[in-house]
Amino acid sequence: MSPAATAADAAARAHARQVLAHLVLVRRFEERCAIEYQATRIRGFLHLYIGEEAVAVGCLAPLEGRDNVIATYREHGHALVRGLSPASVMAEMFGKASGCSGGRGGSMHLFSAQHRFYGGQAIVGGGLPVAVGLALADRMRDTGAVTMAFFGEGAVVEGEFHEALNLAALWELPVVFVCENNGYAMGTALGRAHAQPDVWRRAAGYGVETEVVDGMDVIAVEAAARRIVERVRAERRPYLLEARTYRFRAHSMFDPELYRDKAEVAAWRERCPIATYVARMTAAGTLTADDVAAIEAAVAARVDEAVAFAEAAPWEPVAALTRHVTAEAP
Ligand SMILES: Cc1ncc(C[n+]2csc(CCOP(=O)(O)OP(=O)(O)O)c2C)c(N)n1
Repeated sequence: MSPAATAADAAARAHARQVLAHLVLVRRFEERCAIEYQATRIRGFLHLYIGEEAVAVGCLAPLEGRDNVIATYREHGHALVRGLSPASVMAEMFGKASGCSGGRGGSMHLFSAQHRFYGGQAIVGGGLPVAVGLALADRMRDTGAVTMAFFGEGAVVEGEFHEALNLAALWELPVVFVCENNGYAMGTALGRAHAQPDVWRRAAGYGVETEVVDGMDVIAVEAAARRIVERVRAERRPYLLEARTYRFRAHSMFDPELYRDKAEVAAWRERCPIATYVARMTAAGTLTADDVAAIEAAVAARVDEAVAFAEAAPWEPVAALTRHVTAEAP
């Protein structure tokens, strides 16, 4: 092999390890969250992203530090891939003062200005106008940054989606709208709520270009995201990517899942984004069984450390509870 081919091969292997490390981190972190939730160390709501990992991992890959990210309440994976430490995210889940949002937000409100990760939004569609505002600021300041906004297909039948797309198109704002279409908004199947079931078609009314991608295939998602981010950054206008995906778990920890067939869930589980990626990469010789084992071991250690950190972290003192709530005396 020529030196250039050898270097390209090494880069491909390193990239595959990085992608798998992200996929596995998100999966194992959330599996542990479910356990901690059952042990009542995590309270409130908990919405797991298990099954959908390829969307966040693929989409966030081309982003730079100057770019903005905003997501829904199903955002643990996005936060981790964006670079928030598992310890600061787990501490937030535990409601501890060392959490990324000071323990004030919990699972649905992960936030880090340092990482330009603007939530964690509990209100369906609530992140979309914020994304437009972030992109407007970048356009006015001419930063060259891109804003990536993740939302579920449930948001598409809300007014905010249409207002956000309209303004982003009208003002030519650099926003990548990523619809994580998992087919259900809580217990409502897409076909029961959407007159037009193809989300991507909605963007045409605003002159926004779109693409549909298999959200279970991290390679396809990353390739689409790289193309789209490059265009949005260069052309400074919005784009919508519809990623077709599936959540393997319930909507939240309170959902008995009476609205969908077990056979349907089992069929999607066969398309697990991690198992299929490992199979493809090992068949191609890009990853080895040793790589996979090493990544699993490293992730397991990081998740254990995150839980230990969260357990040991302090609670916010009661005396500080009105901070950020009422104005403080000058
Ligand atoms: C404005 C608003 N309406 C209703 C709710 C209650 N709610 C929480 S999650 C959800 C379903 C949203 O589904 P989708 O956008 O497809 O995202 P997914 O949960 O599937 O990731 C609803 C209706 C809410 N949080 N905000």
